[in-house]
Amino acid sequence: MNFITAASLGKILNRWGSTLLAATLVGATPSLASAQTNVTANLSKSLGDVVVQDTKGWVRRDDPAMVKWRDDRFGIMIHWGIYSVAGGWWNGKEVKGAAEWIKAFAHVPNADYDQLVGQFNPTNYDPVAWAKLFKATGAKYVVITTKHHDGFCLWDSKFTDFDIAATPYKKDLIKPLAEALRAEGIDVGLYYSIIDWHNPDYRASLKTPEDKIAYARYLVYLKNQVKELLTKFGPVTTIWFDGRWDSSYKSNPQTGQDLEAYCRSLSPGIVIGDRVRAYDAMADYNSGYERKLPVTQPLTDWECCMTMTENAWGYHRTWTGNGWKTPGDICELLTRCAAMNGNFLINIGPKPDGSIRPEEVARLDRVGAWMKINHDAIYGAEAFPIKDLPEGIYATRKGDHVYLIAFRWPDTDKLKLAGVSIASASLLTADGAKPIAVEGGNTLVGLPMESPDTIAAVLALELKD
Ligand code: JFZ
Repeated sequence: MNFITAASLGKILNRWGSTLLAATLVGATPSLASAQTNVTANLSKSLGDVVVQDTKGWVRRDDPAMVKWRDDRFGIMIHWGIYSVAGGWWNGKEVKGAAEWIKAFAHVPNADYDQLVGQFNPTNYDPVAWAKLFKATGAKYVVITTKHHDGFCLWDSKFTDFDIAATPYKKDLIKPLAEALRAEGIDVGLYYSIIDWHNPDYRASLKTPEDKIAYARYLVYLKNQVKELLTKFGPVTTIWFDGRWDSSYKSNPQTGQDLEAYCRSLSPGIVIGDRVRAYDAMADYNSGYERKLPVTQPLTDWECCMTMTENAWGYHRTWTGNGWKTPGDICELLTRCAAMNGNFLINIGPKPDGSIRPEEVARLDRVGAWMKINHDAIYGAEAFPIKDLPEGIYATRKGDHVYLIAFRWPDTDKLKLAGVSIASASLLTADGAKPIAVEGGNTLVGLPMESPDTIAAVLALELKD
């Protein structure tokens, strides 16, 4: 196994950054969508079987807010905005690549893109129903795009007219959702893009004195908006920054440091991912596991965000379905995250009318049914490495319990486990826990021939103290 140095990681990230920068600055070529995919592929290829050991000065937080976030393990990410109206199509043509990137990928001029504001009218938006759906899915927190790279704000911001108030719908989308989520006991996380393709003061790079003056104004705007987000919709438990790769942001790490401190001053206890920082520091956790999992257990807190299909986070009218994840795939990704001390966010891209596509609802429903029976193995659980576990079985631990989550049911009627001393064992089922006999303190015997769960069944082991 190789260990990657901070410098070489920096190079990899820079390469990734400059490609996106090129997209932002010179406009995307038709092949950019695939370029983006390739860059991601190359990134994981170059990382390969490598463990990123650079924790960038990370300090583990063990205060109640952070412990809560860590215990939550499972959340839902929502990409929603005026790009959802376009749904991956522009001028009658499908635009390949991430739907929320359509403005860049299809070279849409501001005046044309702004037309979407007049078409965004989510009359079927039902935040209470959303919150109930997410609750039934088993999600403990939600992260919604309050502003993506296009700069459109889903709340009525005092600092811009490029927001929900300018749409036929007019009403703020964020507060009703925040309230509905909290009513269901779900924590509220807000995504905010540092990159802004709409604000005329935004700069991707700072070449001239004028750029610097404009960008300084933009940073004031950004902070004003962050203040709105953290004071109007509170308590906000997570702020999820994104879009730190432009050189304007990267060239001055102080900007990210100040922003992080500003958020903490407004909302003590808030959990902030590392994308707030210009690649110089980790903040509270590593949010870089995007559409991929780490090879081995990271040393820091971390979170993986995942699409249900290809690389489109916002609603895409004609998804290819390439890489459609089944409910079982989603449960397995969640399990693998928990079994490596990480959190998992599954993304949805609601339709412009405010409804959630049936393919996504079906997946969330099935994941929820699985979580209803098996959640003990996930919430509050941490890694518990067991040597030579059969393939498709993952282990987590919570207190004196170890959970074996079997996506592949053992084809033997006994299962011998290394390094554990078991007091008692049971199988979690829809009809409650069923006892499983234990032989010699470490061997489960008389396992049923079939898994009781078509996704994965959980064996709960109580360890001897
Ligand atoms: C960003 C956005 O550009 C994208 O639209 C979406 O919101 C996603 C969640 O985040 O995309 C990224 C950001 C960082 C990496 C990859 C895609 N990365 O570090 O590999």
